[in-house]
Amino acid sequence: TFKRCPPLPTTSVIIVFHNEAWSTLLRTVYSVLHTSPAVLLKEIILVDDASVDDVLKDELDEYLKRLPIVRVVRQRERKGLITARLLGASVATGDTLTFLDAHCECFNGWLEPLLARIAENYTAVVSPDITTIDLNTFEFMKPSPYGQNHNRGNFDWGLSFGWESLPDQEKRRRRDETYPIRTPTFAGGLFSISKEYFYHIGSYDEEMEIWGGENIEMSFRVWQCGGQLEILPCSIVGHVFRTKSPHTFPKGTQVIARNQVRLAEVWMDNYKEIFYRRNQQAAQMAKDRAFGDVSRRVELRDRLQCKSFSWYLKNVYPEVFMPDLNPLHFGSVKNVGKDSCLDAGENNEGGKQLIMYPCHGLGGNQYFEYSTHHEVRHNIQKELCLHGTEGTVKLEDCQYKGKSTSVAAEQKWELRDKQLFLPGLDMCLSARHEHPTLTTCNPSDRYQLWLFV
Ligand code: LR7
Ligand code: MN
Repeated sequence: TFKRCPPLPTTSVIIVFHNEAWSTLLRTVYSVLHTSPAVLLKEIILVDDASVDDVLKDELDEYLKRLPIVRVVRQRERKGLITARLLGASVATGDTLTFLDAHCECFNGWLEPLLARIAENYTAVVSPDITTIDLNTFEFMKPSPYGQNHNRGNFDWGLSFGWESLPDQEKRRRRDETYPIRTPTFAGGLFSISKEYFYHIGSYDEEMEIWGGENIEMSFRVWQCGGQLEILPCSIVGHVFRTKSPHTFPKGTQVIARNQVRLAEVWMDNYKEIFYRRNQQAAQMAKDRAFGDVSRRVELRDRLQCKSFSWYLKNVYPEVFMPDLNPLHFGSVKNVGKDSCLDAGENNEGGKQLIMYPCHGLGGNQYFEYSTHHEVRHNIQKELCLHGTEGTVKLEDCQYKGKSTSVAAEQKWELRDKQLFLPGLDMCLSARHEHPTLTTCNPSDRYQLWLFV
């Protein structure tokens, strides 16, 4: 087939910010100006999400008089980045929309590949390959040479966004280094989309507030409704990754769970239960129907005749790890003697001992499942199993990974009269010490009694 050079569409760059540092915000703006061909850049729209920092008001307006291509629109009330982006989009005049966070630096030639891909495929929603701007020195980590290992976006069953390396199948599919990377989810802050397609596909859920969830929502929606989400390795933009959120949450951080419930209710069919088991706060909101009205989003899904979540998992993210849909028990594992709960501890990605911690009833680090194969699984980001040896009890990668593998003796627990008994070693789990350990079974020792609650 003969491929033509498509004329590139224009773009409006939309940058939302809340209390961003002046220098960082302007660095983002200038990097767009310095790297974008004037014929393609319709405008830069800064959307102020009710910043309280004074310099971001009159002083910013005054300063920007010298840059007529830049305009500022303001959201009076702090409503978050989702409605701020919608406000920016509503005044945009370009053929496409390009969203950036307010602490980015665009690298030479970042824009054209994004626009070329949209010209070629109107339903492509495309992100640059994101590189790091050092959090402390603000140094731009120049990606060199092109064509190292790329990452793509995924999600875990707590509905958090994450990165993973490309599976072999995706590596094989890409014929050369310029090839788009199909990605199950996107980080959500840096992307281009046809403006018409943005509205066709349902823009954003405008009832989502402040921060979080909208990127996963848009990822599921784009794929399920016939679009595609791609990372373009020829387009590079730097972003300052922060270690913790600098934002205040006027209505509390439960707005994140609320955003997630909204997306789970609309897009995830029965798979939403896997999420709810891992996030008790979300489960409660779902039960009380305390997440607002999603009927218009459900209507959108019907109108666009979007595919099911199981279609998405099978076709877009076949590598996803699928927890038991119906584990024998699940929830937190409370110790009778200690009146506290089994807890993975912070950042336990396997290889570390567990701790005992006051039961918080939120799921997360205290979420465990007693699987149909009699493992005690902690499986939010990874499939981790309670692994008992003579010396210590740790979380380790589960040995059982589906057919043609089997459960290791160290990971096979029997629940008998509230004891967690490891027949392989003939010992029981005890909470008598700081870390859970294995000890000789004694049914009258209350530190050996456990309840799934
Ligand atoms: O209440 C708010 N109002 C805002 O306007 C909170 C934030 N914001 C602005 C903020 O100033 C920033 O420009 O929104 C932007 C994103 O917020 P960040 O930078 O504090 O958060 P983040 O980088 O962790 O955000 C990632 O996840 C968010 C979930 O809602 C959004 O999808 C962000 O766009 C997303 N950022 C990226 O995708 C950048 C790539 C890195 C990653 C991962
Ligand atoms: Mn950011």
